[in-house]
Amino acid sequence: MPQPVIAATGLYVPPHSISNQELVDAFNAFVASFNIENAAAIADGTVAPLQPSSAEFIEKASGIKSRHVMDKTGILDPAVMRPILPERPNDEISVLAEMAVAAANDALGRWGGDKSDIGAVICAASNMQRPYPAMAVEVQDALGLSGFAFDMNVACSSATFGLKTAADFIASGSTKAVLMVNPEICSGHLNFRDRDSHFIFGDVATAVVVSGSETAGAWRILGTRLKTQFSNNIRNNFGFLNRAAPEGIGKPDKLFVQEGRKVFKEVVPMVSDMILSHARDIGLDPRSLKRLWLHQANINMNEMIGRKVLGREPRADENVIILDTFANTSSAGSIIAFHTANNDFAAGERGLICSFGAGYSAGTVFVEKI
Ligand code: CO8
Repeated sequence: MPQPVIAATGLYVPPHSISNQELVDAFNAFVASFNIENAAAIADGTVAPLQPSSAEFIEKASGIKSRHVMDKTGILDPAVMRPILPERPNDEISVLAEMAVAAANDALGRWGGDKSDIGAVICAASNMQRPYPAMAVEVQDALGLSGFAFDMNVACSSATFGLKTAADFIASGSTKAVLMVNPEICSGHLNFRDRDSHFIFGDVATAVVVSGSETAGAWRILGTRLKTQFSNNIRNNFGFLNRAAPEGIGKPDKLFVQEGRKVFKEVVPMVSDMILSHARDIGLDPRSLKRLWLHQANINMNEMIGRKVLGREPRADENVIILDTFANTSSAGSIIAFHTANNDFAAGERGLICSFGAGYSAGTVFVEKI
C-alpha cells in the first residue's frame, strides 16, 4: 500500500492588506451616519443606536492585527462595506479558481514532480463561487491536469478533510498524486456592518500536493482523523433556496453569523480531546511534537489548545500563529501556518496540522519529516 506524503505546499497572498484601525475607521463612519440618519427613532426608543468598534478590542479578543483581501476599496467605503469583484465572462477564469491556480503553481514549483502523476484535484473551501461546474474542474483545466476533480466544503476544516481524502486516494492506489487547493474569499461572506464579526476574516489561497513517493524533504502522513458534531453556533443560511423563500432574504443570516463565546467554550475541549486521543491511538506522545500548525481563528483558543496538547505553556515557535497578519482564513489557516513554518525540521521530527470550525468540524493530520 503506498504511504501518502505531503510533498509540497503553496500560498497565494492577495494584493491588499487592511489594518484593524482602517477597518474600525470605516465601521465607525458607518455607525456615525446610521445613528444620525436614525436619530429620531433612536430618541423615541424604537431603534437601538449602533456602538462603535475598537482596534484595541479586536487585537485583544482575537490576536488579529490585519488581514489580506482581494478588494480593499469597497470594504473600506462606509457606503459599500463589501468587496467589489466584478463578474467575469464565462470564457475568463473565475476569481476563486485564479487564486487557487496561483497557490497551486507555487506548490507545483516547489514539488518538482511529474504533473502527469496528479490524477485528482480537490477544491476544499468554505464557499464556492458557484455550484457548478466544480471550481476544482476549472483549476484542473487551467493547470492542464487529467483525471478527475471535485469540490468539497467542510467550512474551516475543509483542508484537513481534503488532506484525508487525498491520503486515502493515495493509499488505495486510486492515483499517484493529488492536488488539493483552498481558495478562500472570506470577505465575500462577511458582514462588515456587524460589530461582533467584521474583523474576523481575510482572503487567501493555499495548495498541497499529496503523493505516494517517499522523497527526502517530504512529510510522511502518520495519521488522519475527522470529526463532526452538529451545531448552529456558526452558520450561514445563504443558498439556492433563498430566492424561493416568500419572506425574502431580509435577515442578516445570509452571511456569516456566530455565537463566538459558545464556539470558543465548546470547540476548545472538543479539539484538545480529539488531538490527544488520536495521538494515543497511533502511539504518539503529544509532548514529543516539535510544532503545532493549528487552525487560525483566535489566538486565545490556540494557546489553550496548545497548553492542553503539550501539557505545558507552548513556546511561540512551537504553536505557530499567523492570524495576526492573515486573520481567520477559514480552511487555509492551518496550511498557511504549516507552509510558512516548517523548514527547520530534521528527518524524523513530528508535528500536527489541525483544523476546527463550523459544523462543528475538526480534523487532525500528524506528519513526520522524511
Ligand atoms: N469592538 C469593541 N467592542 C466589541 C466589539 C468590537 N468590534 N465586538 C464586541 N464587542 C464588545 C461586546 O459588545 C462585549 O461587550 P459587553 O461585555 O459590554 O457585553 C465585549 O466586547 C465582549 O464581546 P464578546 O463576548 O463577543 O467577545 P469575545 O471575547 O468572546 O471575543 C471573538 C469575540 C473574537 C469572536 C471570540 O469569541 C472568538 O474568537 N470566538 C471563536 C470564534 C471561532 O473560532 N469561530 C469559528 C468561525 S470560523 C469557521 O468555522 C468558518 C466559517 C466559514 C467561513 C466564513 C467566512 C466569512
